[in-house]
Amino acid sequence: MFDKRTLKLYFICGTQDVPEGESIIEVVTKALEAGITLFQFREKGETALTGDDKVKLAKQLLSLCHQYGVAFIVNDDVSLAKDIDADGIHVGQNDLEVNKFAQEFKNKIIGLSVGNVEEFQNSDLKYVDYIGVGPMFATISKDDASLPVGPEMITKLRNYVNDFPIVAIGGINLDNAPSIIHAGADGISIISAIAKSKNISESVRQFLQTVE
Ligand code: TZP
Ligand code: MG
Repeated sequence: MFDKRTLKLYFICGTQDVPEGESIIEVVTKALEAGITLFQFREKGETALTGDDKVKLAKQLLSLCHQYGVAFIVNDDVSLAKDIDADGIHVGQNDLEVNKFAQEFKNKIIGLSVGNVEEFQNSDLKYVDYIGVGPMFATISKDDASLPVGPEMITKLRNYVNDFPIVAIGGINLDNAPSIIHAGADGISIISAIAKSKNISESVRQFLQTVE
């Protein structure tokens, strides 16, 4: 059974998110050491690793996450998630439909992005463990991000889903994180405010204080 408490501080990262000269292994290690509760490997864009390089890094990060007792989720890439026996998969509205792969992800975590009420109404959540709602605010980490929907969208969707697990995403930082939790999210998912932080341990510790 999926434990929604693991959504509290959900760190998402790919090689494209790490500052030049730094290693993703180091960044993720620091975040794990400081107490992130879930991790997603999201390799995107022109510089994204592919093929064997992507598989190799995914395996390294999976084993690193497990050393810290943190589940490892793969973004989009259903076959990678299967091949390396990841703990779960996260897909967007334009990715492979959840019902098409759910049978192969029994006892795994399945996350689905939902941007607004219409997308929610068109989504079948039968096999979905949590929804990722956003972007909350403007973001530098997703080229094709739609317009920000703000924490109000969390409150709105909360009325439809009751206690179904919701994690917020997009432009979340230490200043605006409290408003997200206040709006009714179970947790926050973050790329740049952790990956690009000058002091990852301190940022993670402060985010944890906000969500606990
Ligand atoms: N989906 C919606 S916004 C976003 C994704 C993957 C990027 C979030 O990154 P950041 O740096 O925390 O705004
Ligand atoms: Mg996607």
